[in-house]
Amino acid sequence: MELPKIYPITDVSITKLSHLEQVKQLIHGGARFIQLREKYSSPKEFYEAAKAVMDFVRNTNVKIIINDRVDIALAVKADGVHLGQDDLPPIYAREILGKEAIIGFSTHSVAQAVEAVKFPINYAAIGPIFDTTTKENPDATIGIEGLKTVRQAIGDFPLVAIGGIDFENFSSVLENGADSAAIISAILKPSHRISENFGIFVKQL
Ligand code: TZP
Ligand code: MG
Repeated sequence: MELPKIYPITDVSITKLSHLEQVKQLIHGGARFIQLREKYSSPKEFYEAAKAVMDFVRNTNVKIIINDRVDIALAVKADGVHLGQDDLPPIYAREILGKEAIIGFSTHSVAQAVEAVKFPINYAAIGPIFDTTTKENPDATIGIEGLKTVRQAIGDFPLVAIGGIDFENFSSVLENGADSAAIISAILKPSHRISENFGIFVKQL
């Protein structure tokens, strides 16, 4: 599995757009690896939104990762799941989804990152790197210094940085240990510029 340098994540509360509409705009801007993140809908609504996205990307090379919900990833045959510290442990997600599934796992400290790389996951995420208003009750920011420490601690394990990444700071994240920058608000705001915003990041790589 190859991580994209820019890893966009959908958010309905920020954009007031459906996951499908956000995915369409992201793909238009060039994205081929997208996470669907949904913190408010019922499981049934998230299932339906994710199914609509999967129907749209079927037979394309776009990969879709479902945040938090192994059951929904399985039901819609998504490409993978992104799990947090309090979600189903990765070992069981791997049993359920199989060896081909992409499994990502969020960490918020050096200790958690060192633990994470022992799990059957394809990438670890570390964050928040910078201040963010997107996540409710975020852990303490770890900054570029924290990111560098995590990189040193985990060797060459695939690492995604997240939290407060924008046009100004994304290069420093990619230069200081992250293989990929996961970005929500800086791509999704304003919501009529999603594809342009994604394109601006990629053009600067
Ligand atoms: N995990 C750590 S920070 C964060 C998540 C999901 C939110 C990132 O959003 P933004 O808008 O890119 O800061
Ligand atoms: Mg989660």
